[in-house]
Amino acid sequence: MKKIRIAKVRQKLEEKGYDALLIKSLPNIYYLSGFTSEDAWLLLTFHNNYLLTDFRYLEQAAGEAKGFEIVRVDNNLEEVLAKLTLNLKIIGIEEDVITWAEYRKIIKALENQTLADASAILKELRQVKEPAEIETIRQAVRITDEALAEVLGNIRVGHKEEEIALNLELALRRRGASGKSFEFIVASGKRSSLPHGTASGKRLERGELLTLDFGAKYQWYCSDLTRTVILGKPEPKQQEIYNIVLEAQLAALAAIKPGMSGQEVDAVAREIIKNYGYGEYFGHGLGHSVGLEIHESPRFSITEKQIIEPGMIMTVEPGIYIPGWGGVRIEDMVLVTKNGVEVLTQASKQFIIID
Ligand SMILES: [Mn+2]
Repeated sequence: MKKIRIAKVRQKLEEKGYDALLIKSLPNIYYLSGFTSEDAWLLLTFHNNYLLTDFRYLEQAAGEAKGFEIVRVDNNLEEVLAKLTLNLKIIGIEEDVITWAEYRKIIKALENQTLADASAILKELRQVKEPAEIETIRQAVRITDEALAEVLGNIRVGHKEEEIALNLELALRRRGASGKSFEFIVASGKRSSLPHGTASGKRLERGELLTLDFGAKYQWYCSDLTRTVILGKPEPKQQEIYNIVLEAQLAALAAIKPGMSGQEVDAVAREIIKNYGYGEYFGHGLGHSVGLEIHESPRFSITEKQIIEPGMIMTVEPGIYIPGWGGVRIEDMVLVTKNGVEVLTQASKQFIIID
């Protein structure tokens, strides 16, 4: 698999007229080499695959990164890079990943070369998932569904948001997750109007909406799931908002087809929410791609022109957030198929009442 991926990268380099690609993004390094660390660089030329890392990782790199020449770096990145790129002219780098300090080292080392941003290459390559990746993500989604069911069964009025976030993480880890795919959102009552309200010390009260948005890191892949539940009997307005978000979410799921652009998909849900008069309270995109990272491209958003293809894994997550009142979001993960989508998330979307 990695050989095929690397061959595809080289093909892109050739199309763009670049001589090499210097990679710093850890997910990209893992995707191309299998190497898992906190500190490494890949340098792909037309003839060599180099993995640059320091003493701590040498043995691990040799075991994980098959087909790569492991190059030791000891605070001499400039020297090593200069040597490896001696006869090369145009080098692609990842402008959205490297730091200013790293950039300064790179331009010093590559003073005779031209640098160009090449971050689109891996971004595009990773969009359509391979069968094995889809299988792993399926597992990540399955344990996320299970963790939700387990934790929902134990939530009571008086619990703190932070305790719920911790219980979600434990439930995921007990099922094989290595960690969280992002900082969990557990937002109750008025806080549920914060689309990204991470768990706080607030205690749950009767009558409140509670939004849970969380996911696993499982064998390096991410999952993402949101449900909004109600603590006790819903007020008419809570029920109304829930129904609108659900209607928008189901309509989007039914509409997605390969060949649509990200903005066309987004518009399906947005129109429904707008027609009910809540358009201004749905201020984020409808969804995003998920893979080794929690937010990948393409997106479902008002500006996304990219066409949706089979094999992409996306979230569909409309929401309505009313400041000072609260909010509702419902999120599933889907696999884009030839004719539409397969909804991977199995968790119920009935308005769950916790009493
Ligand atoms: Mn999401």
